[in-house]
Amino acid sequence: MYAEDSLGTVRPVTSPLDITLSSSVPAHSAFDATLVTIPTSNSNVGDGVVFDTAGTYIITATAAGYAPSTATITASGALVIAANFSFTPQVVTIKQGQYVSWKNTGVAHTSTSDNALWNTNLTPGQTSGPVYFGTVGSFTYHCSIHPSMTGTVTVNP
Ligand SMILES: [Cu+2]
Repeated sequence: MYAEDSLGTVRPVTSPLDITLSSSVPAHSAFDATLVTIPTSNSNVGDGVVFDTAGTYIITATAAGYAPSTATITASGALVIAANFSFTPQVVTIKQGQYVSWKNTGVAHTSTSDNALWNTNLTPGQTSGPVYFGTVGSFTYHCSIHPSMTGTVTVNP
């Protein structure tokens, strides 16, 4: 997010600027934080949001003294987080022809199809290459190192 003046010019803030973030589909949006702060003398702050279902989302940023700002984001796939010995979200929904990637924030894991359709090593601290889903259906997977870790990719037409 950037702080802009009324002419749209990026300006460093003179005191910490609190920004509240919201999504048009909150049930399928996970922010790093919904309240972020641009520090004094800075003009921007980085922040992340993960969507568990492919689709178009409107993110709204509001801050006291500023006009609300929106960004329209189209998620053309899904990102799954592997951490704490589970996949989050456990079920992701995408459309046929889209991709799923796995971001591993924990120890070594794998994303292994129960039906031998894919088998991807998930390196700690990294995001896997995307796995393509060209067929409609429900695809279950697990971690080959920790079999209690399971997940499902639902692919709609
Ligand atoms: Cu694992």
